[in-house]
This record gives sequence, C-alpha cells and structure tokens, in this order.
Amino acid sequence: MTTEPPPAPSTSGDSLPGKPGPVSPPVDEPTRPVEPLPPKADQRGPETVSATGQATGADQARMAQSGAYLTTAQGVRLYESDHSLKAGARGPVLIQDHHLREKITHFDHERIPERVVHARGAAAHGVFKGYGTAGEVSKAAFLVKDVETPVFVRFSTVLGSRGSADTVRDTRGFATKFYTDEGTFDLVGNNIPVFFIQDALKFPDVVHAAKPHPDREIPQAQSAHDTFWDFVSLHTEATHHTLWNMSDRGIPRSYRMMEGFGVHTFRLVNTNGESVLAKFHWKPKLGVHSLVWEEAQLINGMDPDFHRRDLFDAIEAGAFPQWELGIQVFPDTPDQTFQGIDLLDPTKIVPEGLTPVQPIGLMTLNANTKNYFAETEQVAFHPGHLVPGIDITDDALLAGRLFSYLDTQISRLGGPNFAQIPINRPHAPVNDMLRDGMHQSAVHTGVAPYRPNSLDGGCPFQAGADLGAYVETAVRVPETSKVREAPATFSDHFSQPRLFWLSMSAPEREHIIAAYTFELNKCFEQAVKERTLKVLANIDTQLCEQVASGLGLPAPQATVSLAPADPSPALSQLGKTWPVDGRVVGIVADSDADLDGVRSVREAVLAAGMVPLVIAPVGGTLGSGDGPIAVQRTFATARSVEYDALLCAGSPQPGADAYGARDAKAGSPTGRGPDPRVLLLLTEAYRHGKALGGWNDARELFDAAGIGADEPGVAVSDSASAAVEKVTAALAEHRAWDRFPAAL
Ligand code: HDE
Repeated sequence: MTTEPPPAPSTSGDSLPGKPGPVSPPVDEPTRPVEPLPPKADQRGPETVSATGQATGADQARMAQSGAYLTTAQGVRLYESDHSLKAGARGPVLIQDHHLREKITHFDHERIPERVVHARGAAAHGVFKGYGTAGEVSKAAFLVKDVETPVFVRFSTVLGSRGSADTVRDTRGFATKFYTDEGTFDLVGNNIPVFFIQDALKFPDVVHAAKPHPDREIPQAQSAHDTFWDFVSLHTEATHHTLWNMSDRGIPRSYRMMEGFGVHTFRLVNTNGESVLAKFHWKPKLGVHSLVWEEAQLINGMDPDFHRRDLFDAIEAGAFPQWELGIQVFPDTPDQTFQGIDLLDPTKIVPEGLTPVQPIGLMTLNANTKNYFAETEQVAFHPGHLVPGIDITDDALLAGRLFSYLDTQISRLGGPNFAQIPINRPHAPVNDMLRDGMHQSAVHTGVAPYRPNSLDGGCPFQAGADLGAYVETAVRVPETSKVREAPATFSDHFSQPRLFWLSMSAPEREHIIAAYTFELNKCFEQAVKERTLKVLANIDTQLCEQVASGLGLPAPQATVSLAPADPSPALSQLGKTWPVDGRVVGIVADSDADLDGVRSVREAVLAAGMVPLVIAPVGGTLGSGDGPIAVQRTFATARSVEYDALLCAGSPQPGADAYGARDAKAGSPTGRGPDPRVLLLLTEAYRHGKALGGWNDARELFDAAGIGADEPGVAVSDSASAAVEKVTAALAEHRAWDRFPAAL
C-alpha cells in the first residue's frame, strides 16, 4: 500500500515574519506560523541572578508554544496531531502510532498527588524589603535595611481538595518562600495564630476528623459535620483554634486582606550570638476583612475561584497587595514563658497589649504566576528551610513539622530532588553533595561527592558561622527523663478562647454564635452537640446559651471559672478605617440613566484605586455622545457577591418619575416596576452590610427594595459625585456594621 506524503507546512522564507508587529488575537484559527505573543511585563519567572549579582542556578522556564512548529518530546517535527494513525480513514487505530502513545501516556501522568492538607491554593511572586529594624535581634541578611529579596507566597484552604471552593469556612495557609542570598527561608504560617493541637503526634487525628467522612467522602471542604465536632469537643486543646474558625477569620474577604502568623515561637540570633524568642506576624496594608456567611455560601456557587481570581486580578491591575512583617519579641529565658504564657504552646497567643508587634519589613506581591502547575502546585515549603539568624524552639508541634514537610514532598513531587524544580531552586549558590535519585536534572561533575576527600581538592569545605554557615543555637537541654506527656502549662484550654470572645464587637459575636449554630445543626449526633455546648459553657455563658437555643437544647453550666479578661483590640476587625484599593464597585445603569453621572462615577472609582463594573440590562455599551460606556455585567450575570458596594444611576432629570417606566422597558420580566434581579442585587448587598448608593430618582429603586435612603451605609444623593464620595467613605469601614446583627 502506498501512502500520500504528508502535506508539510511551508518552510519558505515568507512563512515566518521577520520581526513580529503587534499581533491581534485571531478570530479564526491561524493558518501561518507567527511569532508567539511576548510575555507580559509583569510576568517573571524565578530570578536567575540574586540581588548581589550571583547566578542563582534558576532557569527562566522555557516559554510554552514558543516556536513555530510542533514537535514530539524528542524534538522531531510533527505533521499531524489531530488524527490517530489508522488503517484507512474509518479503520482500526494502529499500535505503531508512537505519537498517539506519547501524547496520551504523558497526559495520563499529568497529575501529581495533591497535598494531603492545603491542596487548594493560589500564589504570586513578589519582593520583601527589610526595614533594618530587626538587626538587634537577628543577623538574617534579608532583614537588613533596603535589601530586596524575591519571594513566592502560596495561600490555601486546609481541608478541601484541589478543585474545592475558595470561600469555605476554614483556616487559610499563608506560606512564604524568601529566596535570600544566604539560602531559602520558608515562613509556613496560617491566617490564624493558634493551632488545634500541641503535639505533632495528634496531626493525623485532627486531619482525619476534619476531612470528609471516609465512607461517602462528604462533606467537601467543611468542618460542619459530626467527625470534626466529635474530635474538637473531646480534644479541648482545639477550642481556641475552633473559635477563630467560627469567627469571621474563617471566611476572609480576600487573601489580600488576611493576617498571617508563624504560630510557633521561633528563636532569633544576632551577630553577637545573643538570642531572643519571637513570633512572626504578617499585617495586611488593606486591613483584615471578612465575608459574611450567606455571602460566602453564595460565592461558592457563583464563583468558586473567588479568592484566586481576586488575587490574580488585583496583581494584574497593578493593585499590588502588601503586608508588613512584624515580630513580637520575648526574652529567651530557660522556662520559655512570657507573663505566664507558655511560648512552646501553639494553642496560645501573646496579646499585642502585652508586647507589641514590631514591624521589620514590607512584602509586596507584584507578579502573577505564569504556570499554575509549575509554580503553585510544585512549590515545596518546609519549616526547616531556615537561614542564619532564625532558629527553632522545642515546640513539639514544630518538631513534627520539621520531619513532615520534607517527607511529604518526596511522595508528592516524586523523589528527593524537588529542590531542583525551578520554583524551589534557591537563589543562593548550591554546592551540596546530594547525588542521583529520581528526577535528577543536574549533571554533577567531579569524582568525590564525599568528605573528607583529597581527589576534589578537599572541596567543598565547611564554612563556620563567620563565613555565613547555619549554626544551631547551643541551647541547654535540661536533665530529665523520657516521657510521653504534656507539661502542666499546656492544660488551660479555655482562658484564651474567652479572651478572644471578650475582644469581639457585638456583630462579630453574633457571627460566631451563628457559625456554631449552623455547624452544629449540620451534625446528626446529639451527644456531639451536647458535648460541644459544654465546651462553649467554659468560654462564655452568653455564647453557650445562644448556641444552645439555636440547637433547641438546654445550656449546660461552666465547669471552670469564667475569669474576666482584658480585651485585646488587635483581635477585632472593627473600629478603624482602611484603604479601599482594589474594592469592586458595581454601577447599575440602563440606557435612560444619567450617563454623564455614570462616567464621572467610574472615574471617581478608578481614581480611588477601586474597580468599577457597569451592570446593565444587556451587554455591549450604554449611550454614545461623549463616548459609549462598556457594560461589564448584565442583570442576568451580576450577583451581589461580586461587589463590595453598589451605586445606582438615577435619570438625568432629578425628580422625574422615570424609574418604573425605564425599568419596565429595560426588560423587567413582569413589566411592572424595577427588574427583580436589580432588587435582588440591592437586597442581598444590604443584608451583607455593603455600602449602597444612588442618585436622583434611584431613590425609587431603594424604596421598591424596602431600603431606607438614610440607613447606615446607604447614600442616596442628589448628585453622582456626592453618592460616590459617601459610598467610598463607607467602604473604608468595610461594612455598615450597624446593620448587624439584625440583618442576619
Ligand atoms: Fe502544615 N502541612 N502541618 N501546618 N501546612 C502541610 O506539607 C503538618 C501546621 C501549613 O502552600 C503539608 O507540602 C504537620 C501548622 C501550610 O504548600 C504537610 C503539622 C501550620 C501548608 C503538613 C502541621 C501549618 C501546610 C501538606 C503538625 C501553621 C501549605 C503538603 C505537626 C503554622 C504549604 C505540604 C503550601 C502543608 C504537615 C501543622 C501550615 C503534610 C505534620 C501549625 C501553610 O507536610
């Protein structure tokens, strides 16, 4: 049988343009090879050169689809990749089709095991700049004033699978890789400063209890089920962390608006060898803000990628999120306690009133990932990645983590050479004697990867602290015996949860009560609910009684004394104003609206660093004249959860009774007054405490929605400029808190 020679693509000189001009996105499939689109200016790979000019060993990962012609993995050009090799067009596929086998086999192995916890994440690149204020306590070179260190940060939920929704009630991971000139430092923290357990040996227990039930694998990414509450009600050292989860901290508004905590106490060492104990804090410049529960649940359906999208869009738009790194510093005393708080107990905080958080540097996330798998999925964090000047303590939870993170990467990333994956490559020169193994990509030269040696001239040599080596602090170990027990100082499980509860404002307390009531009403086991109420009774009587009433159960008495506590204002999210950068403002309008007003509102929103989205009955544009206004959302695609605030355009003639007629024209399914989808937008946003505004006869819309024009956080004005000004001011407080708790 003869076969036709394949129609090879032309390689004549004119098939590739010499210099690419601006390439506009093709509408039809291109038929001629063109140069690929250049990478965007803000998309960078790992640094290839460190701040001090040394080669880092990192590759700028090769751009995908960068050449004109498709090849096999071996670089052989392909003429056809759409049809298998067959005996005739309708005949059987031939096993000799090695291209089919290569393509499908590679595809079959595209997934790696997801992380056992923190599987769902989103990440970004950035820089960290030291303030130089930490010099007295740590010799870490990246903390020196104005030294700029590349970083990669991965945020995550803990419980859900890789494809689960973003806005579930859960702890969030906040893991930062600092590519310092002295080697990589990983600060692998959470957005909650305490943990469920005091000893790593309990980690499989808490995770098994919190993950979906093993028989049906439900519920996904939730703590609202029997096994979780069974465990945390029996294991009362989890009470503090659980309370934080039930608070607004469990449903952050954005990764950009979360605090981060190192959780454990670390040991910092200065150039004189003096040490202090310290806790790390990340403080977001945008403030700490949360969703409300109904909003979070709606988002999980409307936009399960809400947090991931928010982070990516903000960075893409140039609204670079920033955090200050701070430390609380304590003397390194032999008992490692501070004002009665055991610093080795990761279920305890040290209130900021006792010792302040001192700022030591600023982190800015300024570049999105180019490839989710290569960067966000393959990044490997490890609390044992430490640099000189930062050391560990005897926290038993941290000790287990030092083992676990290295171990998990070996199965997750397929072997011990994961540090060679581009995102994990240190930016400091590497000169180890680790050899071979799965996925070894280095070609090591030399014959003596051992020491002592003479055949490689004795290289490499050990350095010593004076030459930048990492030397563990010589901490005295007390004379003692081996035991499996917790210290007596770890046994108070309730006074700090009480401190947290007493530090909350009224709406925050109401949210906590609603969260416990929701979660426990999702449980089936009566014994679990009753036992949890006993735990709550030991935090606060009001908390216990209100949750009990929501469960239809009697409230038990406390079994510990409910001590008064000094509230810690730093724990509450209310009471201040914050920058509004990156907030999303929906502008509701139709073709009869005051379009000059819409234009000026858009400009004012942009000028304040926020994102305006115009919502209209149908897509396309509104108006012409001074320039058509692009419509970003229609009444059918808009849902309140996407916006931090809403502004409704009135008609050009103040006082004209145009709204009802206009809305009827604008596609109201009933033809009787405002479109119900717009009313739903407003009433939901109102329930969620969001800033609302409008001008001129938009007042009628608010009337129809049953929202008073002068309620807290509502600004219906006579002019567009007054409305946008008031809404912006309201947004700075995040929500109209006076609407809670009655609104939920
Ligand atoms: Fe983790 N944790 N963890 N953890 N953890 C992992 O490591 C573990 C703990 C945290 O974005 C795993 O690479 C043990 C505390 C974050 O890649 C695993 C214990 C804190 C991330 C692991 C803890 C964390 C992880 C899963 C108890 C806050 C995501 C995949 C001793 C201070 C990092 C991986 C990323 C991930 C083990 C407790 C934070 C299995 C054994 C406390 C942010 O190694």
